[in-house]
Amino acid sequence: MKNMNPFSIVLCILVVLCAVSFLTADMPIQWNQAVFNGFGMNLWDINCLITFEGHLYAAAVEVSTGQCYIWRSENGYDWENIDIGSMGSAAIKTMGVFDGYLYAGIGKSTGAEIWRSGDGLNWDLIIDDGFDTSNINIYSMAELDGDFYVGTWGNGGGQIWRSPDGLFWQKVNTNGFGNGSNVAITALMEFDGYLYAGTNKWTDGCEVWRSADGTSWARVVANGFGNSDYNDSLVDFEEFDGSIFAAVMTFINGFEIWKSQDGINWVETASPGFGDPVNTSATYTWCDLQEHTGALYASTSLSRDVSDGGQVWRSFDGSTWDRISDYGFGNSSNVKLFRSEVFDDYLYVGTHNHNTGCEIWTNKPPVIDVDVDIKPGSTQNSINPRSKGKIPVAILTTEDFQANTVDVNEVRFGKTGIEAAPVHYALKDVDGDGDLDLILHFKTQETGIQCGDTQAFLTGRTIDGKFIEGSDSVRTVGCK
Ligand SMILES: [Ca+2]
Ligand SMILES: [Ca+2]
Ligand SMILES: [Ca+2]
Ligand SMILES: [Ca+2]
Repeated sequence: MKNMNPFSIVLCILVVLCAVSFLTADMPIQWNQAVFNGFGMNLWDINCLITFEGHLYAAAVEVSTGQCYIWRSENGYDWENIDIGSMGSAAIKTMGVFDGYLYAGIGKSTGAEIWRSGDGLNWDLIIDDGFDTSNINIYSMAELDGDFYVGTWGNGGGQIWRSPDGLFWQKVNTNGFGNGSNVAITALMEFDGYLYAGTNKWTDGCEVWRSADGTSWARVVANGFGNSDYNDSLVDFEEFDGSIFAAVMTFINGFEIWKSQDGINWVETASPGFGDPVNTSATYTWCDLQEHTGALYASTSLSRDVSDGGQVWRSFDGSTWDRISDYGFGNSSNVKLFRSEVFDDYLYVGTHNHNTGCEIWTNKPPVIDVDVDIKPGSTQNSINPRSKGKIPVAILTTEDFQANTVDVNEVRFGKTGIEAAPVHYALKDVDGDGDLDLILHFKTQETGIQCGDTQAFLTGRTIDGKFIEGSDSVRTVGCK
């Protein structure tokens, strides 16, 4: 520093600060489409998006039949349709996770239903008559102190029910907190020792109630945060940076986002609709909030009387917001960005699209399925799990994939695909079709492959950051 004058030191610091802010606050998000065209069905909305036991689940309704479907994915890109039987006869409105089970709340005019599953595949009907038949939908689910709570849409006012085990249930509020206009408990979340309940109230604006024990409730917000004419419904809570955030669906002028550190004193955190004319010109709007890697994300939903689509916005401090997606991810029919969820460290956003079907977008780089050949030249792929040797594994170059784009430092191979790193690799035409494939060698003892395994998996990244996945059959020998 001996030749630097104070001015150049300041300049230096400024350059560093700019570089840091460029790398964090201004870093653009690369959005990738993970689900296309309503999963190939006539599905318009992603109603629910939730993480459970290593899968991302999405629930959506078929437009013409009203039949509901659940799809799930292990990697965000490859999706399987789960056979949910008669649970699919009506729309799944909300899903929640409690004590090892995935729960689904289903709207029915004869009384809402609650189903649950321990594995995501097999579902049991837990509640079949809405607790009482006045409850025609389940809108919200949350946990407080080891108990599970659900909020209903009830004729005569929304109800909150509590269960220690998902089987025994008890009502813990008066209908609509004593006012039948609080027709639904539209959001529930634990924050700082209290369970917060947000309502849909048609007459004079949404309310927020809270309880430390789930039994005695106190109102902390009345009259739609002061906008009693237009703030009908509290649609989402989220915790971020030591505060509870509440998203409010509004009629005219754009959704509102309010926050509170103590649950009692609330401040509005942004201009309604983020001041964006696309949002403020819609008849009604709301947004879904989601915390993700130190930032708060808001995915906006608009009525269909607008010329453009919903957007994702991001805030690092809870008050300054930047739009970080194109309108409707570049498609004006993605008018509602209905649900957002974090799965495996990436953010996913599900859309409503009334032209080509719902979509899911993510900041996770795309996943490419690659052709893997264990022991090139052998179709048996015999592996002795006790061998002290190495297993050769090839990633083949195909019409769609160049094996020389693989980042060999990121490749793993074994029982599940995360075990062994290669100890040697080379580019070589292993299948004799004239193009160069990537051959990698892995120590058998590091692969985790055990007697009786019939498949082994490879994962990795390309040099430009995309994910690769592939598998091949194996036959274990020397096991007797
Ligand atoms: Ca949310
Ligand atoms: Ca082979
Ligand atoms: Ca080839
Ligand atoms: Ca080749």
